[in-house]
Amino acid sequence: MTDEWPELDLRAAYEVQDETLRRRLARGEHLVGVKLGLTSRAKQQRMNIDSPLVAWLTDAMVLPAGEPVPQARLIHPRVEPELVFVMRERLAGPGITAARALAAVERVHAGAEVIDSRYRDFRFTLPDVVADNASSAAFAVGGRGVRPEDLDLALEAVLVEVDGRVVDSATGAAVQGHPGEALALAANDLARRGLAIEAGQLVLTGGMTDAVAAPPGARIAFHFSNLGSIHLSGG
Ligand code: OOG
Ligand code: MG
Repeated sequence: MTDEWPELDLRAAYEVQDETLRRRLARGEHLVGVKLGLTSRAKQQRMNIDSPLVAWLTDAMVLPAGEPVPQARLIHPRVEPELVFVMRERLAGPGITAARALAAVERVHAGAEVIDSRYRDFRFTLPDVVADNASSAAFAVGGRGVRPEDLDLALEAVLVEVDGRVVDSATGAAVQGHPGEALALAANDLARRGLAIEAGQLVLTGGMTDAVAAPPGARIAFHFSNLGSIHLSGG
């Protein structure tokens, strides 16, 4: 978009993002939460953008356990491991700290996000990707949730396995030093638009590692140290 409209700044890009959410809601989708993107160095370096962003998640993006990556409605999907919070309380910035943010969490789960960019080769500027709702396509949430105080989230590890080979790994500390920092960041960022994270919503805290391609036939697994494994088939 910024090739055609160089004046598209971040504020306008979030207006585009909010308008696409309004259209999704108007056709019957329901808002289920918020995601952060570009919260880890691995993601920032790959995308060549050094600033985190937020975007919307709806029920149409939920990928039930065991369902393959929905290739038919996607362009060039990639998948990435994430830590997911389920909120017990509303969290409204500004001034939210990681400790405050974590106190509002009900459970933390293993997660997998399927990203799919409208831009060729996932090449975009920050306003471009914000306007594209941060490449959100689908996401899966693992079944075994734990209370955040029962886990050291900075140390929670993940192994990324593609076709039986471990290709990457990270811990929760990759995400803004601690996923609780990412959650606080989301609340504070939304507050600048007069918005908040609501009780019951999900928050995807951002890819811990670089994403991996998910072509038809691929078998991908994210093995977390305490939160269980998520298996994804490329279909
Ligand atoms: C942008 C979306 C980033 C994450 O977890 O960092 C994202 C992209 O990489 O296409 O979802
Ligand atoms: Mg993501």
